[in-house]
Amino acid sequence: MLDPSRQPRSLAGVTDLRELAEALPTGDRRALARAITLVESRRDSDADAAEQLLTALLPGTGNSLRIGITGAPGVGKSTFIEALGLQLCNAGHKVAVLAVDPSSSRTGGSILGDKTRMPELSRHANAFIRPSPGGETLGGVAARTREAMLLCEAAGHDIVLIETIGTGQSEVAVHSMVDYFLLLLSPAAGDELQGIKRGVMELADGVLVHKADGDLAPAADRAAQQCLLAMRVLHAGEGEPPAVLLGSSVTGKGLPELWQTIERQLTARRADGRFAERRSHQAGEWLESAVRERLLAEFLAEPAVQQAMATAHEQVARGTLLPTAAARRLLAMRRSP
Ligand SMILES: Nc1nc2c(ncn2[C@@H]2O[C@H](COP(=O)(O)OP(=O)(O)OP(=O)(O)O)[C@@H](O)[C@H]2O)c(=O)[nH]1
Ligand SMILES: [Mg+2]
Repeated sequence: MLDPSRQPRSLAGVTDLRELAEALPTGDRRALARAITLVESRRDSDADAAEQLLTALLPGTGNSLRIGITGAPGVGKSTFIEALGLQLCNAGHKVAVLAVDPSSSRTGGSILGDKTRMPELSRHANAFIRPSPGGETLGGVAARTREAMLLCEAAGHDIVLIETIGTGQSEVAVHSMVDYFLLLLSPAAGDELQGIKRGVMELADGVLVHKADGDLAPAADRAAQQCLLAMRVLHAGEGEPPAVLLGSSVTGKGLPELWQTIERQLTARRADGRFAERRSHQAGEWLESAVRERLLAEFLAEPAVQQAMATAHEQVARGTLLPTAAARRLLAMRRSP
């Protein structure tokens, strides 16, 4: 169990692990924020504490609907999360909002930006909004978002919304941690459908053609029809294609229907076992990526390896050594250091 003598440094003087593990499931938001700070920390001493904390809280996790939301920059993801989040919070749900994007890939100030684009939701008693951990590689951010998601669940959040921008890699990362992956398209998507990466369309469990309001409504209608056709082609022979709906976060139109559709689909998947199967598969993927990351980090931390790596880089750059041959030589150092 938790060892209070191994108090993590980033929490020094504030609380200890046991207090944190007790406070978090009561819905104490400060405890949740602190716990996420701990799992986001990259200090070795904190990694140990984070693992202990997560292990202690593990029985209270897994009880949320995990929804991933993606779409091109400016399609309205944050505005949509504010609108849907409020709808869900007002219906009695406890909603957590997380983001998976290394801040480097965004224009600066995403933290402030997202909070100010979710002004009401960020003040709602049932909501918890946590911006993306900054300044890291995607792999690290994704791993920490998974852990933050478990902490939110342990704190009683029954819906977790994870926002990501439409860059292939982060979409795959989010898809691998959610129960439902929602793609937002702009009304202009009808003309641009060719340009939308096929991979993203394939990952989507559902599509919302967003900003279906005012002057944009007719274009949104057309985009939805074209998207529906594209989905039918893409998922031919697989039964029901993913739902394509219209909605607006400004008027609120379509959002209740969207949530009903998501719930209906997830209920059906729970009944036929696909829900649990997807979660187990994701846990397996997480395990494998954790092994990969750790192996690589430990290997690259060896001074002898670092030296050999630098030499290999030079040779590979000069074209005197084949990269695969260099990799084989480097990896051989593992067995005979
Ligand atoms: N007409 C209309 N405009 C909207 C709607 N939702 C968002 N917008 C506008 O679209 C713009 C972008 O909204 P955001 O919510 O910041 O979009 P985002 O996808 O989160 O953007 P990034 O985080 O930068 O990728 C803002 O000017 C919003 O006011 C909508 O439903 N209808
Ligand atoms: Mg946003």
